[in-house]
Amino acid sequence: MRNARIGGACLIIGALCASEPALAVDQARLQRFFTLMDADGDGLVSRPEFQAGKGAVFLAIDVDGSMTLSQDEMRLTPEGFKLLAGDDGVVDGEEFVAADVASFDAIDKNKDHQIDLAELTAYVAQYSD
Ligand SMILES: [Ca+2]
Ligand SMILES: [Ca+2]
Ligand SMILES: [Ca+2]
Repeated sequence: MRNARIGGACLIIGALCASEPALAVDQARLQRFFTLMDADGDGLVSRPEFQAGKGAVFLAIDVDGSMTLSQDEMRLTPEGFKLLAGDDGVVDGEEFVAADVASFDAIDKNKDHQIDLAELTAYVAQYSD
């Protein structure tokens, strides 16, 4: 009898868990960055939009206005963050713009010279904890 009741509770918890997003990526946050970069609002980020948008994304990530990004702000894995940040343990604007993590070609999986939200999400998911 006891087991049956526990089983019922697990089912309810399971249903709650299933309503959580499958990806660890914060979709709302990504959508916000994507919108920041998509200057003409066509739902795709072109190479010039991407280059111009990096600064805006940097500022958007830098929640505390320190002009550097911490691991907490970037929500990267420790390994992914260390690659970006280098020895000083923070990512400055120059590092962010130069970084592979913000490379247009790496994100543009289907090589149509446009980044869509799905491509950005898939790319960020590799680095998110
Ligand atoms: Ca666009
Ligand atoms: Ca650094
Ligand atoms: Ca593409």
